[in-house]
Amino acid sequence: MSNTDQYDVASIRNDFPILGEKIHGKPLVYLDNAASSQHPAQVINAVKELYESGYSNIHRGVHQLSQDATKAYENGRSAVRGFINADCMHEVVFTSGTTESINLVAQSYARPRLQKGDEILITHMEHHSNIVPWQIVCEQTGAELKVVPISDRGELEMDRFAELLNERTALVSVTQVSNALGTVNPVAEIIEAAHALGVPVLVDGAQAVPHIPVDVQALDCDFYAFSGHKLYGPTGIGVLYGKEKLLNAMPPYQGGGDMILSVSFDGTTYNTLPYKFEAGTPNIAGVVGLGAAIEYVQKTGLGAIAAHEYGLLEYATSELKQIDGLRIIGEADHKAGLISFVLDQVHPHDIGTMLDAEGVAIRTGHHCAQPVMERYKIPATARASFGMYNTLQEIDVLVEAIHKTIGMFS
Ligand code: 7TS
Repeated sequence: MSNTDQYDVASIRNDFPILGEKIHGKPLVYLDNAASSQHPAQVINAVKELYESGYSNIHRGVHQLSQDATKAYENGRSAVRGFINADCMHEVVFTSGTTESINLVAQSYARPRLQKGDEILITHMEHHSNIVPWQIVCEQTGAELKVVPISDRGELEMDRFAELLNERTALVSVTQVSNALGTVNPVAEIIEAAHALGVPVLVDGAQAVPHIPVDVQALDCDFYAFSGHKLYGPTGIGVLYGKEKLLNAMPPYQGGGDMILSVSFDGTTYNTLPYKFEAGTPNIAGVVGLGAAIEYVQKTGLGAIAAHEYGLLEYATSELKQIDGLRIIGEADHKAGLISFVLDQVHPHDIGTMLDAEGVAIRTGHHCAQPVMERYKIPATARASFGMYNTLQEIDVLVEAIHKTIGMFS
C-alpha cells in the first residue's frame, strides 16, 4: 500500500474548479504544473473577498480599508515566513516572481561587489532566469560565469562542482529542482561547501516549494527565490528570502514610493527591510492569494503532498519506460514533480498537440532551459509535471494518449 492511499485526492480535486472542465470534450488531465499550477477555490475566494470588501492601497491610508488591506498583505508575509521558516518577517521580500527575485540579487547584491577576476558559479541545468541575470551582471562587471556540468543521468557532477568552487567564486546560484529534468539537487551539501569558503548561495526554489518542505534556516541558504503561481497561488507574485545581514547591506533595486523613509532634493533615506526592496504599490491581491495558497497547502501538508506526488512519479516512470521508442530525459536517483521524455518518431510539439486532443495538458519545448536541450542533443522534450491533485488514473490517460500518438505517427 502506498502513502497515496490515505491521501484524499478526490476532496482536493473538488477544491479546484478548473479540474471539472472538459477540453475538446474530454475531461481535463492537467499535467503542466511546472509551468503554472491551478487554483483552489480558497485562493480564488480570498482574492475575490479582498476586492469585494477589503481592498485599498496599503501602508498609507489611515482609513479602515487601507488598514484592512495592509493587515491582509502583512498576513501574507507572515504565511510565507512560516512556510519557509525564515527567522523574521523582514527577511521576506515580495517580488513579481522567481525571475525578479534573481535579478534583484544579481543587480543589488552581486553588481556592486563583483570585479574582473570574480566568478559566479551556476549549473548546466538552470532555467534561463538563473542564467541570463548572471550573464548581464558579468557583462557589467567583467566577472566570469562558471557552469557545473551534468551527467547523462541528469545529476550534477559534484566533483566538478568542488573543483569549480574556489577563492574567486563570489556567489553560487543553483536550482533546487530542475524544471527540465526533475532532478533534486543536493543543495544542503552545496551550501555547506560554499560556506566553507565564505561564498554565499542563492537557491532557485521555483520548482521545489510545491513538492518539497523547505526550511531556509536548516538549509542555511543566503537567498531563496520562488514564485506564487507554481504553488497554487496567483501569477505576478513571488518571494525573495534573504538573510537580514545581506539584505541590509544591499542598496535598493528600484526607487519609488514605499521604499523610502524621507525624500528631499538633498538626499533620500531608504526604508527599513523588507520595504526597501518593495518600491511602488505592490501586488496586494497576489500576496493575499499566495497567503491563501500556502494555508491550503499546509492544511494537507507538504510531506503528504510529496509522498502522493512521489507515487505518481514512480508509477508514471515505470509505465512510460514500458513504451517502445520512448526515452526519459533525466533519470536522477532523486527526482521530484515531473518527467521529461522524447519519442523516436514524433516531435515533442506533435506529442503536445496529440495529447491536447485527448484532454491532456503537458508542456513541450525547451522549457526555458536551452542548455539542457543542448546537453542531451535534442531540440525539445515533452514534459508531464504533477501537482497535489493529480491521480494514478490520469497517468493511465497520459499513457493511453501517448500510445495513440505513436500509433498515428507510425
Ligand atoms: N526557475 C525555475 C527552476 C523555473 O522552473 C522557472 C519557471 C523559473 C525559475 C522562472 O519562474 P517565473 O515564475 O519567474 O517565470 N519555469 C517554467 C517552466 O518550467 N515552464 O514554464 C515556466
